Amino acid sequence: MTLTAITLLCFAALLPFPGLGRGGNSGEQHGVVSSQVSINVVVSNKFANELNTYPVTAPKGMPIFGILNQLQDNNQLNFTYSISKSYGIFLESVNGLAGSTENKTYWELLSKRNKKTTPLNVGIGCYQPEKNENFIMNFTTWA
Ligand code: B12
Ligand SMILES: *[C@@H]1O[C@H](CO)[C@@H](O)[C@H](O)[C@H]1NC(C)=O
Ligand SMILES: *[C@@H]1O[C@H](CO)[C@@H](O)[C@H](O)[C@H]1NC(C)=O
Ligand SMILES: *[C@@H]1O[C@H](CO)[C@@H](O)[C@H](O)[C@H]1NC(C)=O
Repeated sequence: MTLTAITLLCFAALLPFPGLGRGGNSGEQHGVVSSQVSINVVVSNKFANELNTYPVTAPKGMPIFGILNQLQDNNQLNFTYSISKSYGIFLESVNGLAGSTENKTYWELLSKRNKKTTPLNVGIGCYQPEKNENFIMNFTTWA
């Protein structure tokens, strides 16, 4: 249920006509046992000298938002978010630390694969990690 809503939210952000996202579930395989992917969720905060890695497995195709909720439900980490009507889910805080306009700080989202680190070009509601990837939440500053 939740995931369906999230999927729609992601499509709503990506499609000019939100209605097209409904019921499509494009790219998903049904009727087969979906495979699991192993990934590492990494929380990085240079300012506080924090670097925590959380290994997780999740069904292939699950957005990072679902994976973060799994970790939160298991009391491993916590996070908060807000909803942007335009772009979906914005990650506000991780483990009690929030970004802020006042301090020009935010949680930057990055992906590390084969030693190559790249910033994500979508938010946590849309991003689907691949197996063996490091999904990084990096507390940083802008401007
Ligand atoms: C400024 C900006 C930011 C600032 C916003 C804070 C601030 N006060 O300035 C900061 C640096 C925090 C930011 C972060 C990110 N951003 Co940004 N950002 C923008 C930018 C350049 C302008 C937004 C704006 O001020 N609009 C004007 C105001 C009046 O409209 P608004 O709707 O109220 O704006 C708010 C939202 O846009 C929100 N916001 C900003 N970025 C993002 C990203 C996501 C996923 C969400 C849900 C909300 C969100 O913050 C704005 C201020 O409150 C836009 C591109 C653009 N030209 O629109 C990209 C843009 C929205 N960001 C984008 C992305 C990808 C990100 C990040 C995921 C990048 C990353 N790898 O970490 C992160 C978000 C991570 C997280 N914690 O969830 C993409 C979203 C694409 C998509 N389809 O989802 C855009 C479109 C740029 C692009 N073309 O790639 N961003
Ligand atoms: C989230 O985690 C931080 C750091 O581990 C902790 O201080 C805070 O109390 C937690 N918040 C919630 C709501 O569990
Ligand atoms: C800004 O940073 C200071 C110092 O780290 C912190 O005490 C304060 O709570 C931050 N402001 C916001 C709005 O988060
Ligand atoms: C994470 O943020 C720190 C502090 O701003 C920055 O020095 C570092 O380059 C960032 N890491 C990545 C992988 O971008």
